[in-house]
Amino acid sequence: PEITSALPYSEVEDITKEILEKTHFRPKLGIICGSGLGGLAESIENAEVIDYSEITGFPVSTVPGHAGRLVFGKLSGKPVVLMQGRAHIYEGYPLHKITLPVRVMKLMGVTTLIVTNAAGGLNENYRVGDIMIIKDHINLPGFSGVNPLVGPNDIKFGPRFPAMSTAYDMGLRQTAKRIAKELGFSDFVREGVYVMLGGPSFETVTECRMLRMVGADATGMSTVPEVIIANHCGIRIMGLSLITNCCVMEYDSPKVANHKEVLETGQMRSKDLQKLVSTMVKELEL
Ligand code: R1P
Repeated sequence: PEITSALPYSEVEDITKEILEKTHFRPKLGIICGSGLGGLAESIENAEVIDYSEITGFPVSTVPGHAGRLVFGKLSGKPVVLMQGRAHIYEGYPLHKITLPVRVMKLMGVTTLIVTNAAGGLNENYRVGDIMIIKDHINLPGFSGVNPLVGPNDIKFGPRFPAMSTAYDMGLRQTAKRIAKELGFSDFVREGVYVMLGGPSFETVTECRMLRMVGADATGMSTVPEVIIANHCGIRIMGLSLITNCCVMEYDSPKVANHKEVLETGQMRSKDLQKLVSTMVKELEL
C-alpha cells in the first residue's frame, strides 16, 4: 500500500539550513499567528522576512488573514521566528506539510512555541474578544486516524506513541494567567479546551452542542496538528485562542458564522494580544 510519509529528517535539516542562510537570527522561541492575528509581527524589531513560497516544501497559505511569511527578529529583546499565517487541512495540504514548519523550527533550535488561533466560542460564558489560554485539546479528526504522526516514525524527532496530557505546559499557562491579571486583562482572559474540526464549513448547531457537551470551550480548524508535532519533538507549548465569534447553539437562530467577523475581531483585540505575548516573552526563560 502507499504509505503517507513526512519528509525525512535529512531533508528537514536541508530546509532548515536553507532558511538559516537567509537570516542571522538563531531563535529559541517560535510563534504561529492565527487568522487575523498576523499583527503580532508588528511587535518584531529588526524584522527579516522570508515568504513561504521561497522556502522548499513549505505550504503556501491561501486564506485571507494569513500573509504566508516567516518573520525573524527580536521581540522583547529576544530572537524569535514568527509564522505570519499557517496552512490548514481544508486547503488541501497533507498534515505532514502543514506541520513541516514546526519541525524546521525544532531543528533551528526552537525550544518554546506560542501558537495562536481564531476560534468560535462554545462556552456560554465566553464573549467575542475573549482570549482563551488553551489547557488541552480534542483532536476530533484524530478519532478517524487523521493525525500528523501517521506514517513511519523517525525516532530522531520523537517517540512512536507520544503522551499528550502535558502538551500545554502548566508553567507557561500559570505565567500567562498571572501576566493577564497584572495587565488588567482578567475580565477577558480565560482558560479552556480547544477542539479541532477539519472545516472549511463551520459547525452545525448540533455539532456545537455536542462539542460543548464533551467539554470543549472553543472550536477551530487548526493548531492541533502543530501542537502534536511540537510536543512529539519536545517543544514546550503555549496556546492562545482569540474568541472571534460565538458559535450558534440555538436551532432556527438567524445568526451565522463568517470569516469577516473572525478577521474584524482579530483586529479589535490585536493590541491586547500583542501586549500579552510580548510581556510573556520578556519573562520567558528560553
Ligand atoms: C475560519 O474563520 C478560519 O479561522 C481560523 C479557523 O481555523 C479557520 O481557518 O483560523 P486559524 O485557526 O488559522 O486562526
